[in-house]
Amino acid sequence: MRIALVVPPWGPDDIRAKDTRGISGCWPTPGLQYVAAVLRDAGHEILFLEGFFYSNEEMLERIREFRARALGVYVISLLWDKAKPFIERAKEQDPQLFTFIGGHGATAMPESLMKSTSALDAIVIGEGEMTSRELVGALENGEDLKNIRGLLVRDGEGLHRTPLREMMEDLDQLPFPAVDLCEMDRYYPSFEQVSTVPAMQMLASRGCNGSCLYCYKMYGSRIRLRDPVRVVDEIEYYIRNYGTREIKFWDEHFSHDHDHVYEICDEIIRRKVRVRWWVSCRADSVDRPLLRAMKKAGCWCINYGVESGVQKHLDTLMKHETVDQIREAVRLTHSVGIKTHTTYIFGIPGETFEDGLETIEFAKELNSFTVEFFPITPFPGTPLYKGVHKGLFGTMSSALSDQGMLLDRPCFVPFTMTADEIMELRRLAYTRYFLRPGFLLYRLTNIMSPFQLRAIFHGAGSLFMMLWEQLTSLWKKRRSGSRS
Ligand code: B12
Ligand code: SF4
Repeated sequence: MRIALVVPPWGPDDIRAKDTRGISGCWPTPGLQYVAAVLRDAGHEILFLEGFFYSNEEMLERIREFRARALGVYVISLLWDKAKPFIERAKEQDPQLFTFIGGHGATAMPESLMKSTSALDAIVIGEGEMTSRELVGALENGEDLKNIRGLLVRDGEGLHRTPLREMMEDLDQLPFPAVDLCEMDRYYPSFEQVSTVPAMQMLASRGCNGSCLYCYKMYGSRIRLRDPVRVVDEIEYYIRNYGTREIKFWDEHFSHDHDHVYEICDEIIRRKVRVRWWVSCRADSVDRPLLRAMKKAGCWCINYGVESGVQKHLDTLMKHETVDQIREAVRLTHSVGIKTHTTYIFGIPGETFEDGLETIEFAKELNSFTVEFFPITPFPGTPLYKGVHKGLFGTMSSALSDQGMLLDRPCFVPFTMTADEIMELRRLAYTRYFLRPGFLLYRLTNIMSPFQLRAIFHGAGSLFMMLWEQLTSLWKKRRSGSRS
């Protein structure tokens, strides 16, 4: 069967970029690439479309020319406002087209999405590979979709949810993600997120045993690991076919199983694979021998989700980590020669402006190579989202499209802060963090590639914009003060 798979654009409407240069954080979508690979292995023809590169009109035209029989769309919650009209247009164009969606947003709120448009035929709930394969197989053979686990389908006037599908026991039975179906040469990773290009993304595991208040854990608490040999096979495949020089691991908790990490490192070293890599680890799960092995195998940067420098807020977020553990993990990481990327959030329930300032000081103390400061966002399916809807924690915008974390206003405001204070903290954080002579010297003496040099210019531009906004906001405050 001919199937079109689409990633809606998550930036401003119809950017239609030649490539993703300058669009912060735009990567290909591994989940949909996995689905594509499995469907292709089952004998189906796939058309993969990235919404960043095409207008909706162009994508509809491509789908028409391809004579697609089914359309699958990737939906995290904030993408629904883009995905829905697109699906409706596609259905209008071809009423016989079978439409389905999957992804975190689709899984977190299937009934409400399905009820919001009659143009959508089915939702794949949870892990998508096996369910999509059975779904498309059943469509081809005219079988009843209600016999397939992990689906929400229409049943007369109503909806029918089939029993949940167990997650795959063995991730090694999956093919590599179908990156060859994507226009890989048009993706440029965010300047701050890699040290060089070409860079590829990968997963060595699925799942996390943490329980953070703001995190949507579609894969549950059990961590499933891929065979280290196959992980390194995939790295070598990218190096051979795409000239890859850096790998970004999107695992939620890469360092959970130390033996697994050691085996990956040993395999990289044994095969003399020359590649830099970047991972996310929890601060309570690293030690010096592990970090040394990672450094030896090419790891250049570890991302720690720090979130706050105030212990009571780490407790509110249910991080199950202490400020001292974070301090020690970052110190150890730097001591073995691995850089750190740390991320922070403002607007935690119960947080005050002064607490936010303390977090900024903590970030400066940790002195990571790169940092990101976000307003906290309650995503559907998270305990934070459920709490807010019960009247706890604070108030939030009901528009799904407000859930992008890089917007100029926070989606959520706790009872203890204002929206302006959150945005001011974000601006202050970047300017106070970057405008330190010692830090600037650290960055300038650690340029790892021409790509990173460009990153510095790009970062300087953004910083200038923030300084300007900060000055304007101070000026406005002073003016309104002098009037009253
Ligand atoms: C890697 C990642 C990114 C990367 C790449 C994103 C991308 N395009 O894939 C970057 C850094 C760019 C990113 C950006 C953002 N991300 Co992100 N990201 C992740 C992360 C860490 C891993 C995703 C992943 O690849 N998982 C592995 C693959 C195999 O799993 P999967 O994506 O779930 O796909 C499976 C199923 O969902 C399903 N499936 C997926 N798509 C489809 C489509 C169809 C048709 C079907 C049938 C099935 C199906 O099958 C797949 C295979 O089993 C997740 C956290 C997590 N726990 O997964 C957050 C996560 C997906 N991101 C999230 C968010 C909010 C964002 C941003 C909005 C943040 C921002 N900057 O404002 C942007 C939006 C960009 C975008 N369009 O995706 C949220 C989504 C929450 C929600 N309820 O919707 C998550 C869950 C994190 C969280 N806080 O809880 N992200
Ligand atoms: S440690 Fe990371 S992936 Fe795990 S629950 Fe917390 S935020 Fe989610």
